[in-house]
Amino acid sequence: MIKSRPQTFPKNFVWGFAAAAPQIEGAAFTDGKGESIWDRMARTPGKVHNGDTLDVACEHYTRYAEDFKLMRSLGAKHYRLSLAWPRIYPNGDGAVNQKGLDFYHRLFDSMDKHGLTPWVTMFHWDLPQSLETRFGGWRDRRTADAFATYADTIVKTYGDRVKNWITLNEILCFTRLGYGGHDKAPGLSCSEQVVNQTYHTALLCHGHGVRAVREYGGKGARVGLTDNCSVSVPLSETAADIAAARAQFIHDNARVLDPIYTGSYGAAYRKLVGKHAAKFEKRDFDLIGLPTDFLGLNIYTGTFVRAGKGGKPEQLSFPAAYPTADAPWLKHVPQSLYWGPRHVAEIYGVKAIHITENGAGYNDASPVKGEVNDLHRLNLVRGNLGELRRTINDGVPVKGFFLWSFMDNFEWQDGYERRFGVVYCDFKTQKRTPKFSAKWYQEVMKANALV
Ligand code: GBH
Repeated sequence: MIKSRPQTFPKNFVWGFAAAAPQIEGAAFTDGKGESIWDRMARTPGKVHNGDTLDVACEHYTRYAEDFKLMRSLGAKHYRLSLAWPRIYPNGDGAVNQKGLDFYHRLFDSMDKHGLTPWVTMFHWDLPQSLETRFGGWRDRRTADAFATYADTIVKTYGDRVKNWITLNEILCFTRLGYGGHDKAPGLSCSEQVVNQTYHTALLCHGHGVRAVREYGGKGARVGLTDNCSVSVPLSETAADIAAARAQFIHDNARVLDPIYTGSYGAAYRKLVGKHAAKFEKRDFDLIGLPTDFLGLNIYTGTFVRAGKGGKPEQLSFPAAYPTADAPWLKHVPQSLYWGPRHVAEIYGVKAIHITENGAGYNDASPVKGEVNDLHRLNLVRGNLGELRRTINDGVPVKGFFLWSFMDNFEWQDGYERRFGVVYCDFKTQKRTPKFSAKWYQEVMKANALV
């Protein structure tokens, strides 16, 4: 008889689900919530698939208690959520909306009741439209002043019950992809210099988030950034390809990780941006470089790199037949869960890493006899977790994993068609149905092992 050895994760490994306010809450204009740049974008013809809006989403605003009950019944103890800035400051700055603050009090009460520990993202892309209209949003540092006040308010308000804070989610996605001619809100095409300026404003906000947690977070509060670094994977795990992948990683991530961990715009940044560098004040880096407690990484995919001529990193393109999710950018690269964490540990000396998102986007079919067979998602995440376990076993300090996402939700420019949930959401009836992947993930969390 052959007995399989349990493929366990470390003791106290943090398992959970991740989601974000604008993608699930709905109630986009309820109880005084202000308009966000995504509310505006969704109303701009041709910008979001099928003309879908965030107005209703998963109705989590009223259904949170049943959602937490299901989450807990699946065995999760941790939940990464975001707060909607325009719910709390409808104009981004100025008057605070008490009803918005009250909503998250109810939400945290309910999480507490269901034994769920919150991991709170301060900002997950829903910039108050008013800041965009008045100041040019991320192009202007007055947005960072507004964020500083918002961060102070939420940390003061919830600091006694929230101990895990994430400042920003994926700087790339609301800077370059919003202002550099891509498909995220506010959907603008600005110059490369302006794009770099939007990154700089974001870095300032990250710094203010860290500062707010240090000032008002109370005992045991921890804070970090969630970044979606580009992950370079060595084609072969040979010394030459590994060195090439590492050089590529340093280059690709010089706009965000380098300044945060070195406290300046250094050689890698200057090489990457050339004459289009952001304008900044020297004291900005007192904030940007503030030490953090962990780094959140959202890793879904990676790119293969080999050592070219003279060891020069050479990025390989994906052939048409390469396995890919329905989300066309989501190439199946399980090794990205090995190399992403290892690169940040080796290059920047990061001591605690959480995978704050990983999952799979497919256009799943609706339930059949109460079941949703998503073996495609299950198998992709399982492969990823195998590589995550390998990196931990090699000594990389990964402390947690949050699956994106608990339930299907508003997938930004792809609307409701693209599903990332392990729980199926019927957007007409709001019925939730756990998919095969949810039941499998339940067993993983229970066993603290790959099953
Ligand atoms: C995350 O974004 C988000 O945090 C989450 O809200 C979202 O629902 C989830 O993942 C699933 O998408 O550079 O234009 O060629 C990850 C989204 C996808 C953004 C890949 C950057 C690269 C496309 N990322 N995308 S591009």
